[in-house]
Amino acid sequence: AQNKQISDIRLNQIGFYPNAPKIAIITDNSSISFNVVRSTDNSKVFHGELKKIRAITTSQKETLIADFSAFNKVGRYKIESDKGIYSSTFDIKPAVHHTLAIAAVKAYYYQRASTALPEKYAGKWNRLAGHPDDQVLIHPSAATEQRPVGTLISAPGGWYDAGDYNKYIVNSGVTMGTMLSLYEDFPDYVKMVNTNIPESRNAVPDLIDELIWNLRWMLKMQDPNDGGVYNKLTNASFDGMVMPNITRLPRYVVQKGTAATLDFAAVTAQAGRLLKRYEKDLPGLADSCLASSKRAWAWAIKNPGMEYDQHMINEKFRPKVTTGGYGDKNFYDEFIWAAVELYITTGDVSFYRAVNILPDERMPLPSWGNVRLLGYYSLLRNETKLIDKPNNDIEILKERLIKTADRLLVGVSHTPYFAVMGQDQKDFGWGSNSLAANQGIALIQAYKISEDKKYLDAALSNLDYLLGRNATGYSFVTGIGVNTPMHPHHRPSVADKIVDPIPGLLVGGPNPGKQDGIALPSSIPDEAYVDNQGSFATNEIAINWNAPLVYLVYGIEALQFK
Ligand code: 9MR
Repeated sequence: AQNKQISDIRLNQIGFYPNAPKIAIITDNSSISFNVVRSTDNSKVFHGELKKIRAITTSQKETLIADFSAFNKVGRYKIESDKGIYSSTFDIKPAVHHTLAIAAVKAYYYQRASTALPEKYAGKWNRLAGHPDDQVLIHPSAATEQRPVGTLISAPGGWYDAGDYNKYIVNSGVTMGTMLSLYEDFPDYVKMVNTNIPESRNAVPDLIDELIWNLRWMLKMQDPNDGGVYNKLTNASFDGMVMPNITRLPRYVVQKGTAATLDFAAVTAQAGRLLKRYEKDLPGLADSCLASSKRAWAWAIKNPGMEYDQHMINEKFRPKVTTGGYGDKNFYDEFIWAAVELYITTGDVSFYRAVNILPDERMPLPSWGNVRLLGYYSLLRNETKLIDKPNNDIEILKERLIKTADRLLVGVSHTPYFAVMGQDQKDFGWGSNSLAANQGIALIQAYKISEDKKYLDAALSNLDYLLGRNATGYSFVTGIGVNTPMHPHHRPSVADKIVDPIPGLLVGGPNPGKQDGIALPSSIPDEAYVDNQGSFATNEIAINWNAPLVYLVYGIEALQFK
């Protein structure tokens, strides 16, 4: 895929389901009407009038909406405006996003540390193993009597976090929680997706195999002496833009932290209940996850305020560590999430009672720094299995979730691209695309408890946004669509000399913050994106951004069958 001139007709560059909404946005406001035409011979199959929408918050540009929802014939088409503008080609068919579902999970295979990726699975992106991580140093910030400075530990495997080659527990937490929840919500669809990985032939679904790759690394990040979990496994400073096998810098585990330990406790508790059903294939794994979870929880109860403050650490210890911090300061949400997962898995309500689960009315969408909703979603999906059901917390949560979803719905008629995403300037921060995906997940949760299709349609509007119906005209997933990022801030994609970047990766997306100093084509929030490898503030990829994309795509594919 070479970047072509971006069309004035913006739409989901993959396509549409026969019986779901179908919208394209035309940015050339001199047009009046549009046709759907066959991609082969431009013959007309549908005609419609364009309707004006006026953006109220973001780009202030007038856009026109082409609604062809009424047209539902399977085929391959383009949109043509009366001014002779054409869109890219798209499909109308069932399971139209299935290929994306495969690619978005396969992306994690390409992020695997400490292993070679043979051509059989990685195609032209095959590469040598990087970062064995079997001789990891205890950084002075992490030294204890049992593990003094100079001790070597082994913590191989896991996924590289993002465009860099470090491995962070906090960010692994939200990533794993999101995808374990996907499996808990849609197990049948998950079982249908084959990603062609080395484990594909075993009895475990490929998504779960992929998650176990990272889970086994996470388990090694717990200090067996006290149950605390190190914040990260990292270089002292970022590697250059080289292939993973080139770098030989020493690796460290750094200070344990409350956020890392509780995220770990939540993930291992959730894995402890979900992996039980694969006991034959994964003997003992579920039980050891739960045991590790309980020990992590106990550590956090004893150390409830251990912040990972890299700045402070660098004042005291050498070498200085300058890689990503994920330095969360507020642990309330991690306590909620871990307490909920432990309660659901063990049935022991004392975990639930140890924390004020509903401290206020806020429903912050999940991010690495706020995991409260992961706990709430788990409560809702396990409602019928809860023993000792606490008060009327579930009813309160349902009400709050619907309220949150209703607030999101407003966006669809008030944004220039007719999506939920973009109704608030603040939507466009670092990793804004993951917010769009997380909004979609909240809407799917609302659909699940209400069965009201408007929430599912709204979730789909954000998938359309991510795949091209947006102010930049990009489909933000590498290799998926026509105008896709060719230069993501991703070391292997930059260093491998292959023209196409590694596929299936969601870039961060519009963010006017310019934290990387790279010029942007526009300072308007929803246009503030550049396909430049230096732009880590708009064009990096990250495991915590792909995860909600994976959830959104799988959820929508699964629910379209209904
Ligand atoms: O996604 C993170 C973003 O929310 C923070 O503002 C930013 C600065 O601390 O860091 C981002 O995470 C990066 C991490 O620190 C290191 N690996 C790459 C991550 C994505 O840019």
